[in-house]
Amino acid sequence: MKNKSALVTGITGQDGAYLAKLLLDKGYAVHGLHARRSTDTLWRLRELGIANEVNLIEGDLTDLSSTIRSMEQSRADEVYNLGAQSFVGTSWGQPVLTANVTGVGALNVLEAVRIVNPKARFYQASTSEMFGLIQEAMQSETTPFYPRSPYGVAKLYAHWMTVNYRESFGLHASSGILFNHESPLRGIEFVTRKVTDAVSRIKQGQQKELRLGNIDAKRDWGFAGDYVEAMWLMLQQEVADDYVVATGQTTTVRDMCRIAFAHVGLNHEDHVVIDPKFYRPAEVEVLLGNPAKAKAKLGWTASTDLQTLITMMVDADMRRVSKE
Ligand code: NAP
Ligand code: G4F
Repeated sequence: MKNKSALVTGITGQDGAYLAKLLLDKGYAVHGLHARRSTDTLWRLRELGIANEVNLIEGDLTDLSSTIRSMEQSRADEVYNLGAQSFVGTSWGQPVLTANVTGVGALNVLEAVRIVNPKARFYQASTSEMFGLIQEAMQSETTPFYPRSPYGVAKLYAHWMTVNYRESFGLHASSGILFNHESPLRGIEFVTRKVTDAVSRIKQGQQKELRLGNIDAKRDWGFAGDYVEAMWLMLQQEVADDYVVATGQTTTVRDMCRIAFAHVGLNHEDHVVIDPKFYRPAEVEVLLGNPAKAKAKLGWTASTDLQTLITMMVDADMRRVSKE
């Protein structure tokens, strides 16, 4: 039997790298839509030792001919749309770019699937940011959405287009409504990695303070390595559907800092400085997911708690900083 083929947009990102590794380990031929940049973006694939095992197809999510060509070249049975302008903070400064990449980009991939191979299964990287100003204490697949950033609004458009293509054209199109997930491969602009990098630099005498915004915000943080498994499981189901993927625990940024600093014997209160520059025009104060459906239907549960996740990230950054 022929090996399955997968196309991953956003393959150079945190989730793209972990998902590519998971798919390669399962015997898939893995293709990635790769946006041209003037700097090196393959470091995550190299860290996982798979940079030479994936086939990169040059193209951009905002360009329909790119997504059609990547579908044709990859002959994909499964398509994972992970590409996005994914940093919430940037989305106020670049709302139109965010709408084009994160919103219309998903439509370009759906169109490519519909035109080239409507039998291919499609995964959309939806997000808990769509819940924004939360309408229920614990958010599930039936909780009403109320996005609070141009990023959240763009993701909601992509989410509903996924539902619409499923209902209009019968595509096997699923959305994973994933809550925050982190790892040593997380981008440095996101708060967990910003903290674990700073903790390592402070411990090794390269930095004195860490400037942060709203440390009372609460997030439901899990490990990206666990979450890509849920993406794959969604596309193995007979019927396409939408799923919340979360740990069911929420923690303040302040307590996450406490864990990170304590791991190297430091007190966060001696180093964290609040800087209004990092406050957002509209904040998502708290997110807490209910993963009951993913557990019941996919047999998926998060296997990494926050303490384990943050200490894993600090250890990785301590090694990186000491090698610099
Ligand atoms: P990430 O690390 O920021 O990766 C984003 C990827 O998108 C990168 O590979 C990036 O390529 C690519 N990309 C950006 N603009 C593009 C364009 N115009 N054309 C083609 N590719 C483009 O994000 P992540 O954390 O892995 O998240 C993966 C997906 O899940 C994203 O859609 C994100 O919005 C969503 N999500 C993430 C979380 C989370 O907590 N991590 C939670 C819910 C949903 P370059 O490397 O070249 O920039
Ligand atoms: O780490 P963050 O930037 O992640 P955020 O905004 O929750 O978004 C991430 O998770 C979403 C899923 O819910 C994804 F869809 C999205 O793509 C991304 O991966 O910020 C987390 C919290 C926020 O409340 C923010 O205001 O941390 C607060 N925070 C406080 N100080 C900070 C900082 N965030 C950042 N990035 N930098 C700070 O200095």
